[in-house]
Amino acid sequence: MTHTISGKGPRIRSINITPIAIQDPPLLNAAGLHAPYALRTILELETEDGVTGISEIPGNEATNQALEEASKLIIGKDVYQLNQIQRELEAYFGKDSSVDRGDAPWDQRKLVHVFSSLEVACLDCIGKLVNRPVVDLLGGRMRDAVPFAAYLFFKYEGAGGSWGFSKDPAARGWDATRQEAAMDPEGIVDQAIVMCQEFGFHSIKLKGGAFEPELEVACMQALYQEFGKSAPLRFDPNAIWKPETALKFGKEMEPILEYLEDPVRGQENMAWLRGQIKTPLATNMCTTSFDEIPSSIQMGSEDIILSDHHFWGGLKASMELARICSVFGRDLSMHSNSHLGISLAAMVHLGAALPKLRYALDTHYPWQSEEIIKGGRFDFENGAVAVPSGPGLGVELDRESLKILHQNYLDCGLKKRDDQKEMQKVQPGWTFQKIRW
Ligand code: GKR
Ligand code: MG
Repeated sequence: MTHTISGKGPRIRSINITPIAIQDPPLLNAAGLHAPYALRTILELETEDGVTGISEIPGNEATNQALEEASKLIIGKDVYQLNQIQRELEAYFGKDSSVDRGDAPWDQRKLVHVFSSLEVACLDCIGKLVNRPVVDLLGGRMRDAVPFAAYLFFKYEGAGGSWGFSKDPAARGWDATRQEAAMDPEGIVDQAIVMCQEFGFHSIKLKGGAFEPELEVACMQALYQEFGKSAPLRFDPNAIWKPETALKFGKEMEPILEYLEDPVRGQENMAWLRGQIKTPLATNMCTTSFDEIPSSIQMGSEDIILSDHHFWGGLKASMELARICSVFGRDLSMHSNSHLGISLAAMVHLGAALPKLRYALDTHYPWQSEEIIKGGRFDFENGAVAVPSGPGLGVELDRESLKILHQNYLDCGLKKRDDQKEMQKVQPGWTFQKIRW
């Protein structure tokens, strides 16, 4: 039997969905090359009494279309009734399946993105209504600032955006370094030194899967030479290695890694490898939804789930995931993709509420140069971001930037992320392979 529950809270009067494109440098990964612009979608929701909430999710034309349809369904709903909103969306769209996630390093499911964007915007509204930060709506803060890790990439020279593969000669410090090519151990170590200096990061992750394992592992060894035990190291080849490759290089990196992220594809391969090496295994590719938790626990496929509120259906779902992880002796940390400050604010509120946070979170934020919130870009102090102090997310949309970044979207012509297509512009004929080495 289905019941319709009519809440008495403020109703949602309008929802605005604005696709934007932000400059992104030519970063390499297992799926190819980042385009000069990364796509994001900004959602603004307003209640009938004029309170507004905002959110940011990865941009994709199909998701935006779904978001438009979802908006029509939830206009008029009580902003507090998130369970009911979720049920209606599931009934309308059907649940995402793990096949919908796709084989790329990032998640391509629709409903989780749609619900995440609506949930975060509603929580932003609710926070403003009750004059509390979002972290308090998630159960309250366990820390005042949330630690992040340096996220290194192999890359071609270039700043992205209208600079493409060329550099802005006026850039200094990290802003100049992030435009340099990094294709070998020396380039990667230089990138790490400047990024850590500028942001104060303590842990370091290298995105692999772009080159032969020998070269990428040599880069990890070079980072260890440079930083020693003072900087916990992670490596993520996005599941492009065969099990035997992962065993060989996993063993080689055992003495230097804090954790190894998605060395192989699928829960079974992860579980097999986990039985062979001492290094903890982390994932944002093999256990990516609640439906996959039972088999993950049964097989023992990872030690750490790298959650992402955009992919797990929001902030509250991520808190639920944290509880499940803790029950089964897993850790929870955070995955990221190219993003701006609204996503960062949501990640920080969630990171501050997590009861246990052993590992510094991922963020692509240093690779971006623009912002969409008033007051400009977030500061990192000693590698951490302080929880914004205002009600809700504690950040406000900068309408001028929204206009500019939306124009970027219209001008750049991109409709979804396709790293293979970008790579083919540099290496004609290049194709993505799920498992390459
Ligand atoms: O930005 O190229 C990238 C990454 O490969 C990203 O898309 C992944 O989703 O950062 C992610 C990861 O940890 O796998
Ligand atoms: Mg990953």
